[in-house]
Amino acid sequence: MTESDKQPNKLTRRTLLGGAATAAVAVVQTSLAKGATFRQIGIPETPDDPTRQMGVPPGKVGTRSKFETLAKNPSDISSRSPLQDFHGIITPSDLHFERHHNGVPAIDPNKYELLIHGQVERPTVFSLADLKRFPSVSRIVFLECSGNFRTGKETMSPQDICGLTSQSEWTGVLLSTLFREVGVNPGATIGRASWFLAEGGDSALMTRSIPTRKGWDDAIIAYAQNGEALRPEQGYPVRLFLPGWEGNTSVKWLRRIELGDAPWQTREETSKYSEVIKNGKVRQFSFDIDARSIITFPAYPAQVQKGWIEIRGLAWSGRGRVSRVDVSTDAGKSWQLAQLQEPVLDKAHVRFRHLWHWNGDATEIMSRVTDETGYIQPTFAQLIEARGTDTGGYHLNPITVWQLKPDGRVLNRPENFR
Ligand SMILES: Nc1nc2c(c(=O)[nH]1)N[C@H]1C(S)=C(S)[C@@H](COP(=O)(O)O)O[C@H]1N2
Ligand SMILES: [Mo]
Repeated sequence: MTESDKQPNKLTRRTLLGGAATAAVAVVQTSLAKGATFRQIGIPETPDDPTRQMGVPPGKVGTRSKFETLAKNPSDISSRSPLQDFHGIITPSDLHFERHHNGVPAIDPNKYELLIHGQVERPTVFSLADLKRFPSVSRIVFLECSGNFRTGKETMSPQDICGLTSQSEWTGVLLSTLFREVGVNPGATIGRASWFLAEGGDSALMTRSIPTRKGWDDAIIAYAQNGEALRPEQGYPVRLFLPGWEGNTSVKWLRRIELGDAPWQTREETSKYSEVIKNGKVRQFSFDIDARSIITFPAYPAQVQKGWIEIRGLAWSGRGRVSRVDVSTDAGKSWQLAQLQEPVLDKAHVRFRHLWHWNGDATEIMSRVTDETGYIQPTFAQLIEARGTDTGGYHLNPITVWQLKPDGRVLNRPENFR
């Protein structure tokens, strides 16, 4: 007995070939509507010859091919995007990285409220519908956690090394629009309304102090991602989105903004998200994400053959546009300019490519980005030198070095490029 014979809504290949196609579609649709999977209604998932069997009808939502196994790799507190499996510059929404300080809350959008108060003329509560009535903006921009760096062993993929970055098209209302609505004194960089507090509605009640100038500049109160409502993991129904700034400041499940004249010194900006620099000092607010690039192919766990290889990767900067990416295929002795795929957007992941002929000898390959401010991605050694410590921390964006072995294996170089 085959798997399909055991199923109640039996639909065999013979039925379909026997001219009962219309009836068959009806059976399939009814069964699917009742929640059956294709396997349960008896269609072999992968026939030997797909031209000899009617395909499945359209569905309410699309599916990913069962042959595509790309996935995030969750721990208790975060999950990382499989950068090595992506093409182009958009992260599929269900593969956007996640970082939660106390899990994903369930929020009823009909009860959702955003309070803006403090040093404003007109303290106001906005519903989700209120927010959607304002003029909207959409912007393709990356998000990156400032804790986005791991190394230590050879068998690490781009996802393992720096998968806490993703890119979506975000839609919402500019925070500056809401500032005008509630009457925030424009242009204050010190004193009244020069800072605001953003508070999340999760059980971590995550809060960050943000200079108000970022609100006037390009902050978005986002309610959509890649054309649909935010995913719960990304802050449904509303998050703050600060283009180019460390991910932690883009407060999810945003419920309150308070204008004030000084930072609030919250946990997330004192004991966390600050980093040691030279001479035992600690830098408290490091908002900008420094420019970074990584070769995502060839990269662990891929195995390659000698001959032509299109080296591919991602590059980005929180300070503006990527102006160039250089690639080295001889362990850093020489560098070649990589091609950048248009569009090269502001504060966005950019795809780079470099065609290379590998003769099969052991070597090391790496990429190095320069952004429009002239900032050049550092080596690991340069970062350690600048910080005066190698104890890790936040905002680590070193050049990632891949070792190519003669048998085609590609391995992380744990000590990175010195
Ligand atoms: N309310 C709230 N906002 C939050 C967090 C959180 O735990 N709670 N995590 C922050 C951190 S550390 C990061 S890196 C980003 C992650 O956003 P994502 O999960 O959509 O990728 O959200 C930030 N906003
Ligand atoms: Mo983060």
